[in-house]
Amino acid sequence: MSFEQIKKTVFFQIKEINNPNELENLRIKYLGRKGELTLILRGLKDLSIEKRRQEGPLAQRFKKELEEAINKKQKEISGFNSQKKNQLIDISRPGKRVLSGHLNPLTKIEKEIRQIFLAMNFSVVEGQEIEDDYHNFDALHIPKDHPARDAWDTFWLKPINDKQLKAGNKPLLRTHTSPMQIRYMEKYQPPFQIIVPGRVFRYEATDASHETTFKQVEGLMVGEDISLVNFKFIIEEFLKKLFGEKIDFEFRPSYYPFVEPGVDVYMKWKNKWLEVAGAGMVHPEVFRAVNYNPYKWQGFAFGFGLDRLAMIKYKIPDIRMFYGGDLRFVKQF
Ligand code: FA5
Repeated sequence: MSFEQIKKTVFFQIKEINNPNELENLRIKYLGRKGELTLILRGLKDLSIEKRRQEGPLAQRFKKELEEAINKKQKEISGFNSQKKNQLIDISRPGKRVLSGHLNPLTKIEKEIRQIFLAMNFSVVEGQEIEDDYHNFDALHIPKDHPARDAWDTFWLKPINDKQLKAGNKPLLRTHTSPMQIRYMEKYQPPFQIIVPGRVFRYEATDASHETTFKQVEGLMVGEDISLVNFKFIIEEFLKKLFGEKIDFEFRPSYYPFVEPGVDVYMKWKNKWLEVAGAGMVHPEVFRAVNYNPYKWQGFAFGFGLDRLAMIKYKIPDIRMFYGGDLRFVKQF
């Protein structure tokens, strides 16, 4: 087709078009890489200088006009479509359901536990997940050769500097939240009462009630006349607030090197007794490690397994469900 012929037909064609695909086809037909107008423009270089001078500017102007006409039409078409869309909205139809996210039950119960203790005048503090041998074990009266260390199968990390290596103070993933007892007492003086929620790690086989990564909530109350009676009161209040007045729990004697006496808290899960916390009165050696006078200060400490509390509260049959990533599970909460 010649330049003149194109000029005659193309504007008429644009006028007739009313959908974006047709318009795009027309653009390609004339202005695409092998488009008819493109080829004519490319052919200008073969004309004599005179003809080129004459036709060149005309062709360029025409190209510009064509582009403008196409752009204009494009705007018209999209305007036409959105207008059409607006007309199609039926305001009497029920709206689409907005999908909202869900909190993992562990997050939910942790929030609730924080609120319960805050209401009992406890402060909430957080600690570090990467700990060292000293805070996780030694200062808690668990020396290197003590058999009690076996209770906490440990993920050891590589020492990060020579000082750590020489001091034998190896880094590790904390096996419990108890090292925060030491870190807090190193920094602050009694009286105080704190809880420490956080993730802990153990190198052990998993089953329905054991995970390698789980959460604990440590508690520590230190003052001048704190006794086991205060401990029992706080624990009972806490459990009643979390589970309601009618709860099934019991205290049993236990052993942890950093408490004396030691206590375990048990609750019913799947009709069996399950240990939910270790606890006891803070051992005088622990107070000595942080330069507290053990004749002046007494205190109690506890470490609840948060996952296990959630398993009981929400009747979850297997701890591994928390971390399985199955949305059908999370959506129930
Ligand atoms: C301790 O970790 C002590 N630090 C608790 C403590 C704190 C004692 C303060 C005295 C004073 P234990 O290893 O028993 O103790 O763990 C405490 C709780 O964490 C258990 O009662 C249980 O609820 C939970 N727990 C322990 N191991 C696992 C595991 N593998 N998976 C899930 N929960 C666990």
